[in-house]
Amino acid sequence: MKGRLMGSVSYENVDRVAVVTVDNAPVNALSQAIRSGLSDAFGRFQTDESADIAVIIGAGRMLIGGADISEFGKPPQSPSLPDVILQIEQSAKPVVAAIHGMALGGGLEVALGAHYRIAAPGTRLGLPEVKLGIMPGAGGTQRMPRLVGADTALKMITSGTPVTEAEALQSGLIDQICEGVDIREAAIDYAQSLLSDNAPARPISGLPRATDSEGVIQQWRAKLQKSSRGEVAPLVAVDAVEASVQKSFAEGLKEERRLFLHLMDTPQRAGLIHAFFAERAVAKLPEIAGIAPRDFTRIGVIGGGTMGAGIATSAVLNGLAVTLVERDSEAADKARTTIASNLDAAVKRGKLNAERRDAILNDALTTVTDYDALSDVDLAIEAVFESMDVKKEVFAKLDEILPRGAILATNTSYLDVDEIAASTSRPEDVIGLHFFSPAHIMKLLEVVVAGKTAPDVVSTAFALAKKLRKTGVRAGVCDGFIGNRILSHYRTAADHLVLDGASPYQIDKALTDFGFAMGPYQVSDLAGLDIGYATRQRKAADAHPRDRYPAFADALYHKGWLGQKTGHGYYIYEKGDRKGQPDPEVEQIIAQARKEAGTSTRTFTDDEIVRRYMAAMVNEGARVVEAGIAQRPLDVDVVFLYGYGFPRWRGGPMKYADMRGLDSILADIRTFAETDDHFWTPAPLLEKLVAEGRNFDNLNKAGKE
Ligand code: T1G
Ligand code: NAD
Repeated sequence: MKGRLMGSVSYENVDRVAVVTVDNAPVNALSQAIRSGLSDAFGRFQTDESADIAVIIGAGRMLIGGADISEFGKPPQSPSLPDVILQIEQSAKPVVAAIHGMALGGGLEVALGAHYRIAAPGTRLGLPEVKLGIMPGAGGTQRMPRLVGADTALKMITSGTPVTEAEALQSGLIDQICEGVDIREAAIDYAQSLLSDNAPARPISGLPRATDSEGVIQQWRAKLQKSSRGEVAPLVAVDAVEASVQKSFAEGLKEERRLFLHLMDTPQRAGLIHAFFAERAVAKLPEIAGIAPRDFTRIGVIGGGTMGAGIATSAVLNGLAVTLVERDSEAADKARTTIASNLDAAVKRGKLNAERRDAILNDALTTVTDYDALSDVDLAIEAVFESMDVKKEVFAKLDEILPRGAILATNTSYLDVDEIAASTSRPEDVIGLHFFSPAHIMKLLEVVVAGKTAPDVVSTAFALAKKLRKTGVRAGVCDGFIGNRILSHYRTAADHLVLDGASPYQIDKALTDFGFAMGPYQVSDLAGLDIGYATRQRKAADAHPRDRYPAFADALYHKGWLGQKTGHGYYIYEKGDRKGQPDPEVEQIIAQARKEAGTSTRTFTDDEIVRRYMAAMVNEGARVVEAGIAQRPLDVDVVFLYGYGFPRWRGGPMKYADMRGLDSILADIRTFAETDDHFWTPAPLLEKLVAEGRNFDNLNKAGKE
């Protein structure tokens, strides 16, 4: 935040209306300067005999985006936000909140401190604090239930999801929606009409406690206990709302403060705030600072299988025109059908209307078999079979047909992007764009920068990620880039655990209890055991004699148990069941593989399973950073949060390592090395950081300020 103005609050009298404007671009966060400015403005309003009503409004895009997150973890500076809001609420003269753009967190709490609320069309109102590991801490948990009832309040507070102005009007959260778009004018008119009606100051703290709380609090608590997967803030927020229906306003406010300060101190808060800033930092790369992206409106997609159809869906859904090339007309038709059904699903979810879907299918999507149709595309993304020969053949055609200045991208998972680039006459225009499956849903895009890729091509890749509403993370060229390279390492650690005596079911359970969306064997079943088999085949030639081989996985593959798609993998899937049941036959196959490998088995605690899995992930993460494949540890974190189901509240694997202590991770690796010093060799970067008493966050910050 260094160098940034911390904002100001202005006071202007317009025909007996005091207009108090919060100005702190980009989101009018409630920094210390804003809190103190608001306090001064309301002090002045009380003694200003020429003003009978006040309007609080935000300059620029929104009312207020919340407390200033960059102040978290630092010593609090007065005035506190709860005090400022109390001061506003206690005004004897009425106060109106004029809400446009967004009123989030502390911003909505400021609006709740006002006596009347008017919002512009297109506004979002929410209490997103749980997404940062905290809860509303400036009266939101006490005023919201009094205003809209316990159920609606709990829904907003525990989900963190904002509501529209129409929903807010319906629940009673706001009093009016303004007709035009000029919120300032509308709010002044509204204030004046309140004055002519002699409308009084109307503090929410004076309203009776919510009357719909009977049973509702318990229902929410029970629901969240099931769904929270280790996340603490939503449940603590329920306690705060409970206080609002059991205690006086003043006592409730005290309880809210106590719970809020407790959450501020948790590692989950630290993990989630790290995630917030990390996902914004990934696009800030010195190599593209100030470099304009190339224009792109027409995209080519080559191959319309699992990935190509998903990539094309994402592009057309986000306003790009797509020409998709397949091998034959049957495959082209199949791709069109897949995309149409993806769009139908979007219509069902309310993300798209039927006319728009039809317009996309008629006008924005072209499916062909002739590469000549790519002669006017700005950017082509190849998603054909994972074979260097096939890719080179496709890139030769793209090189021949695409206009000069167009970008040639590959969605390869593992192949060498430098080699693909070198096979063309324009390596500077070649880049890897590694999407994740399903490509129209998953938010991660690894931007794989090859040796000769031009900076404006990198810049365009990040612009494309933004256009597709995805998070782009820069990766360098290596086998598997950031995510799959690290995955392959910790996946091996999991297979070693199985060989040494743990069951895949215990491993999956230990890791989902840790917070992962799925365990490694559930992931295998979802992706298909043929994928892992192909990877093992591909890597067989480079295997080291001391590598341990998961023969049980090959055995399942040879039985045709490929996972969910065949109804049987590590788990058995009844028709329509995606969860799967453990299979004793799989355990027998594993026992046989252990016997053949001559391994002696033992039991593992869930804690040791997690420690081994995480140590492998962090160790390889450190190597990836050291090799410059990831620019910073935070890039690794974002890849895992967005592409691999890593629990967001732990901040990512590298943040997790920092919070546990790098010395503790290194000590684990050294202990595991006592029985296997081939797999468990500490990454030199990890050893160096421990020796220097530094951590990954120090590397994130290096070069800044
Ligand atoms: N504090 C400080 N900086 C913030 C900020 C905040 N609340 N919100 C955004 N920024 C920075 C952000 O880091 C980025 O900086 C720039 O503003 C633009 O943001 C007492 C405790 C409002 C929906 O959780 O969700 O109130 O990268 O790129 O896409 O109960 O920002 O340019 O240097 O995200 O247009 C509750 C967090 C706080 C909202 C706008 N509020 N912000 O999205 O822009 S807790 C939130 C957002 C609280 C009280 C409590 C989004 C946005 P830089 P951006 P955007
Ligand atoms: P897929 O087999 O589902 O689809 C490949 C498609 O390419 C097929 O429809 C095929 O007909 C078509 N094709 C083959 N040669 C062609 C050619 N010369 N011209 C036009 N079309 C051709 O494979 P997929 O899973 O979609 O994978 C495609 C690429 O994406 C691979 O490089 C893969 O490694 C990568 N990838 C896959 C995933 C995943 O989870 N499946 C994730 C990320 C990246």
